[in-house]
Amino acid sequence: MKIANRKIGSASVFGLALGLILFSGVHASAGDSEKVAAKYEINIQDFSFQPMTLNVPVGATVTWTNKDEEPHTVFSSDDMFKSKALDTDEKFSFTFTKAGTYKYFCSVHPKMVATIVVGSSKNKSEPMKTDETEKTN
Ligand SMILES: [Cu+2]
Repeated sequence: MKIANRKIGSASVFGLALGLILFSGVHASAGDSEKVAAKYEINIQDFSFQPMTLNVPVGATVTWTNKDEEPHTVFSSDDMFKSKALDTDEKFSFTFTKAGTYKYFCSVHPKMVATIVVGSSKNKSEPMKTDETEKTN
């Protein structure tokens, strides 16, 4: 009686399988559907910012364009953003990444004041706020 002593070439099969696993590796997760597509523009015209109050969602980029013959600037009251002196048709952009109310003015004409309100849009889903359970009086 003979017992067949067969060797199986399993090493090469294993190698191939490993290669396939590595190759079929990473699936990119499809997210990123929530992008701010709208443009937010403010004209600097007749020595004023138009509109004087602009509501934008968080992440919005606001672009100012000087439509006057005079140079104007866009200076945040909180030092968040600062443009150089804008000549006619020059633009300045800033992206608002945090909710809040941002007042700004023109440093050449400090009476020119305006406001950007970030994060006020009604249709955005806000994280639910749970009441603080740790209230101690
Ligand atoms: Cu000005």
